[in-house]
Amino acid sequence: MALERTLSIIKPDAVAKNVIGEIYSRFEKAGLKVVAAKMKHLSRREAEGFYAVHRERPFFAALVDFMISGPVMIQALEGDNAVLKHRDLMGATDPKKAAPGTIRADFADSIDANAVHGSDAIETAKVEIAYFFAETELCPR
Ligand code: RTP
Ligand code: MG
Repeated sequence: MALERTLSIIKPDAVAKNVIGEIYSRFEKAGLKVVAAKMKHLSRREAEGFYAVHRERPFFAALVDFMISGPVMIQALEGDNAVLKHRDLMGATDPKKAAPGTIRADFADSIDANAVHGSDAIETAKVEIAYFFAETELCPR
C-alpha cells in the first residue's frame, strides 16, 4: 500500500451541525492521520479558485455560494491509500445515493449541502493541499 495524502474539507453544513469531531473520529478509525488543519471562512475568490475545474458547470455559482456560507474545516490527511480510503468514507456526492454508514449518508442533506469534500486523485490532492497549506505547515507523522 502506498502512503498518500489527500485534502479533506468539512463543509459549512457539517460545521454548523457541530459534527467535526464525529467526522475526525471516522478518519482516525480508518487509519487516516491529520497532518495539517485549519478552520477558515473562505472568501468568494478562494472558493472560486478552489473549484475552478467546475467553473463551466451549471452548479458552480450555487457551489461557491454554499462554500462561503459559513466556516469550513480544512485538513490534509495521510495514510495508506488515503485518497480512495477518504472517498470511501465520504460516500457518493448525492447523499440519497451514498452507502449507509458513510459521512454523506449520515450528515449530508442534499447534493449541494453534502458535508465534505475530498480530493479525487493523487495529483489533484497535491494541488489541493498546496492551495491551502504551505509545505512547512504539513507535519508528517
Ligand atoms: P467534492 O469535490 O466536493 O468532494 O465532491 P465530489 O467530488 O463528490 O463531486 P464533484 O463532481 O467534484 O462536484 C463538486 C461539488 O459540486 C456539487 N455538485 N452539485 N447539482 C449537481 O448536479 C451537483 N453536482 C455536483 C456537490 O456539492 C459536489 O460536492
Ligand atoms: Mg470533486
